[in-house]
Amino acid sequence: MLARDRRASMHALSLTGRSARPYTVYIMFIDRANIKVKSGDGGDGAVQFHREKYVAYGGPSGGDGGHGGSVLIEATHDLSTLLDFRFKKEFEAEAGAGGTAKNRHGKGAKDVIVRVPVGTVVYDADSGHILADLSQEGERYLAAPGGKGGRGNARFASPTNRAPTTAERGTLGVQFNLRLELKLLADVGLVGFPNAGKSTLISVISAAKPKIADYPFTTLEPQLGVVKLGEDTVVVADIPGLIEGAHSGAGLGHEFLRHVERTRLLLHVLDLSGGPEERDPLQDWNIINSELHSYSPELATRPMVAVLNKIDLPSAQENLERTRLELENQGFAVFPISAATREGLKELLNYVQHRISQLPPPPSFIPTVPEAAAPVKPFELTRQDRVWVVTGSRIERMIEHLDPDDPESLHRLERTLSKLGVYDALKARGVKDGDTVKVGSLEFTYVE
Ligand SMILES: Nc1nc2c(ncn2[C@@H]2O[C@H](COP(=O)(O)OP(=O)(O)OP(=O)(O)O)[C@@H](O)[C@H]2O)c(=O)[nH]1
Ligand SMILES: [Mg+2]
Repeated sequence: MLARDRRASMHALSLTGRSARPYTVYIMFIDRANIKVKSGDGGDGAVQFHREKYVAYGGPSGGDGGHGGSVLIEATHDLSTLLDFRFKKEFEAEAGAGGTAKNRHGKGAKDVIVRVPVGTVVYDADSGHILADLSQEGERYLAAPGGKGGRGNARFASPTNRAPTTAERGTLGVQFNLRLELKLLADVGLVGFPNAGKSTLISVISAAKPKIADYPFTTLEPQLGVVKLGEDTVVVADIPGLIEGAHSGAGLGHEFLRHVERTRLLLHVLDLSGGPEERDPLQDWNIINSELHSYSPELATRPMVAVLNKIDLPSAQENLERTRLELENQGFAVFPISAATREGLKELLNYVQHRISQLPPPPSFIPTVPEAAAPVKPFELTRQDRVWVVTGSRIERMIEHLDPDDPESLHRLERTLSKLGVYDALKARGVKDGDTVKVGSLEFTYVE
């Protein structure tokens, strides 16, 4: 049975050459995961007064709240799949501690670091936007920034107000649903029909030891191999075979093409013998190219080399000239090889080495989240009958910090609204005594 869920069974993923010694690890290759991240709230600022013997008026001494913990995502070569996220999907940082007396600041909470394999692209699961492409060891993305600590009353002392009873609340943490997608990093990708000899090829040019067999879909998981070419090393990715209709789920589907999306060069491996079904290699060529196009028109334009495999077989010899001529006419570099006898490999590898050195690095995934809009008016005023709604990021931030039960905080808000021109705008638009004014989550009655 060749169902797609077989991909979740146990298979070997060999990574060779990434570290000093080649190694093979037996793991489940999981390349997609959904997680939830939540940062901690900031601690509240304290309202405290200093009390000392013989000091008539102690000063305000409430300390600031500590910052909430953030959630960061960090790329590491120590991991090679997103398997861990099958078991743990929620990552939450703690809140900052509140400020206390004697000007003591609340303790900030620790950040939570979520480790992912290098090559992981982070998406917003709700909007589908790309948020980050973590393609370097140690690269980090701040997925959920921690809330800020509120200021304690000690910070509000001024010559006109020596005993402020106001303090800020910490701002709240934030929560996001993220989708993680691992897109392996390789220079060269092998694509082609099942049985074309892709795994055989990677096994003879690198230390990778993939499973090879004369039935289709032997390869179920992508596999990387490192090819040493003089001073250079080239990372090659072997993926499962494609068949006609892969884009609509035929065979193993086409999702694993994401692992060749970052390559500079594709080696399109053809079984030149046509196999026992005596298929036409040129027809195979067109089918695979059309499947690549269905997956991504951009991937279909990636530089491609025609690798005509199995020339040790008589039927391949028969097809050689016709196929070579046609593909050369189409502008492709063509290399007849036998992965079995190693004939033609040297010429192919020399060409790959030369070509790679001329090609730009693998494309990275640019965040698609729209940049923050240009600075806008400090507030907007909208009206519905006798209800006025004031919106604006500065005002809303202030409300978030505000303790609505504290009259002094409310006075501060009033002063800010006046300074920003909110009252002038209300008057200009005809506000009347008794109208309701909504500011963020607060609501009050307007009195001249
Ligand atoms: N005669 C001959 N047989 C080959 C050659 N290369 C591969 N084979 C055979 O072709 C069959 C398929 O080889 P694989 O390397 O597993 O093919 P694949 O493209 O990786 O196939 P999937 O993993 O199923 O996509 C195996 O029986 C290989 O021994 C070759 O150059 N000559
Ligand atoms: Mg294979």
